[in-house]
Amino acid sequence: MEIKQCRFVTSVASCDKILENTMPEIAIAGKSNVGKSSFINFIVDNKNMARTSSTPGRTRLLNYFEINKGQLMFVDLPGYGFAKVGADIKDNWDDLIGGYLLGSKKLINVFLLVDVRHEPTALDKQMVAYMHHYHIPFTVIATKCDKLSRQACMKQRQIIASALCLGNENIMFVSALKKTGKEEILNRIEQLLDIYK
Ligand SMILES: Nc1nc2c(ncn2[C@@H]2O[C@H](COP(=O)(O)OP(=O)(O)O)[C@@H](O)[C@H]2O)c(=O)[nH]1
Ligand SMILES: [Mg+2]
Repeated sequence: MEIKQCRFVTSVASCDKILENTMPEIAIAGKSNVGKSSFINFIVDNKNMARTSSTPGRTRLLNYFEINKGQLMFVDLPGYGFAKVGADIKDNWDDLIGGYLLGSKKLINVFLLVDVRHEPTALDKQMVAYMHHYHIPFTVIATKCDKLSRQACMKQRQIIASALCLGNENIMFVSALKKTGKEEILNRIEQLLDIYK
């Protein structure tokens, strides 16, 4: 799989406005600041595609990115678990994430991003439990792998996998900064699209 083209389509602020797509969707989920927007920019090879921010919690929307003129849609989900937002805003975000996950008719997989340095949080675990409960297929991707040595990454793999009740081989590794792990992600997307066909 090769990504030749990416186009920002639209932002959506409430779940009654989620797009009725004809193409398969892969949602990018994870805590605020885990590197979701950077991941999209890295995978589509355009550093300005999804907005990235060092201020957590800036993305309060579903952002849709169309890949290869209708082959696939990436949906950048709002980050969860940012403690500094007010309770009502937080509820709204969770509604938006939940509303999207259950409301999208074209969702084929969720890419759940976790920071390679940290043990998954209660919210990460909740997210995994939620996807299990609703039979939503997902892929766990550890981000910011440039921050640790290879050996430390392998150690973290064990910690992340066991916290999320997954096998070690189910965790993928990327660094948007060093641009590593892209081939594996593209292969994964290709595999998902093949299953979907
Ligand atoms: N070192 C390093 N920093 C990263 C990487 N990916 C993202 N970041 C940084 O993490 C912060 C949050 O990234 P962003 O993509 O906005 O996260 P989002 O809130 O999940 O969309 C930014 O300061 C990024 O520069 C990475 O692979 N390596
Ligand atoms: Mg973002």
